Order: sequence, then structure tokens, then C-alpha cells
Amino acid sequence: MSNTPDRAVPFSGLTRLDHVGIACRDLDASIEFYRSTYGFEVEHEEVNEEQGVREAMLRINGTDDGGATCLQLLEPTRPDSPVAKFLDRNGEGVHHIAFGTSDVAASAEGIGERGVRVLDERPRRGTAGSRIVFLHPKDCGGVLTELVQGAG
Ligand code: MC0
Repeated sequence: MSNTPDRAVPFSGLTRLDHVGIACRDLDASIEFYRSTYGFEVEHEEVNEEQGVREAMLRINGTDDGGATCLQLLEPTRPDSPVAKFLDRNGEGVHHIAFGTSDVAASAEGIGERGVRVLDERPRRGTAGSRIVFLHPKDCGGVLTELVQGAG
């Protein structure tokens, strides 16, 4: 009998890449770049004051579990926000990746038990009523990582 964990059943509950978050200084200009260069259209736009962002979701493809893979364009709404700090330090570019799950609290707990710092004690409100939790980039190979459970 092998002690190797069954890789077909991931403990994290993560099933897909939900979106890639991209920090930008001018949301409208960034939307226009992705529209005119790749043909991606905005599916949803909102301001999330808690996170300090104005954001747009651009759908790239749908999945058979009802999810989608998107680009999320993020413009800061205030200078002390995470995205504003990121832009000051790095300029425009990839800010985070987000994995989809059907139970964000359980996924965060399972991953936290592996020694990764979970930045949110409880899920916060994300795009379009989703529930989100962030993992510390220093525990994730330098990649700020979000877990997201869709509203539906
Ligand atoms: C910071 N660091 C990053 C990073 N942000 N590394 C990779 N990717 C990022 N995006 C690194 C810094 O370079 C620094 O490294 C260290 O982490 C500490 O950064 P800091 O900014 O000086 O310090 P903190 O601790 O104040 O903030 C970092 C932290 C924060 C990741 C904890 O930004 C955070 O809590 N982020 C989660 C929330 C968030 O990002 N919200 C915006 C998206 P060195 O080596 O210099 O120490 S909201 C969103 O996306 C919603 C709307 C949604 O999807 O629905």
C-alpha cells in the first residue's frame, strides 16, 4: 500500500483558474487595449470600496461547471490600497491569480493547514457578490493568490 496522497481528489477543493488580476492605472484605457487587441469584452464592472478598486471582468471562456475564466482589470480608488501600493512598487502588470472553489471557507482552511498564511479570517465580498479569501504571496512563491466562490 502506498502512502502517496490521491492526487485525483485535491484537498484544497480548487477546480479551476477563475481569473488573473491585472493592476492598471487607467481602467478605461486598459479595457480598450484588451478589446481592440484580443476582442475580449467587459462582462461586469463595479467599484469595490473595501478592496479600494474599480474593476472590470473580461470573460475569456466558460466552463462546463458553470464557471468562467476571466481577466480582471484593477484600477485603484485610493492611494493606500493594495493595488495602488503594487503600482507604485512594480508598475502595471499581473497582480494576482484566483482559483475557483465551491466552498471558499473549506478551501482556505485546508490550505492554511499546510502552513500558508490566509490573509482573511472570514471570506470577504468579491466581484459580483462572490466570496473571496487571499493567501500571502510570500507563502505562494511570490504570487498573491485569491480563492473565489461564485455568488451562484
Ligand atoms: C505585495 N507583495 C506582493 C504583492 N503585493 N507580491 C506579489 N504580488 C502582489 N500583488 C509583496 C511586496 O512586494 C512585499 O515584498 C511584501 O509582499 C509586503 O508587501 P506590502 O505591500 O509592503 O505589505 P502589506 O503586507 O501591507 O500588503 C501585502 C498584502 C496586501 C499582499 C498582504 O496587499 C493584501 O492583503 N492583499 C490582498 C487584498 C488585495 O490585494 N486586494 C486588491 C484586489 P518585500 O519582498 O518587499 O517584503 S481585490 C480583488 O481582486 C477583488 C475585487 C476580487 O477579485 O473580486
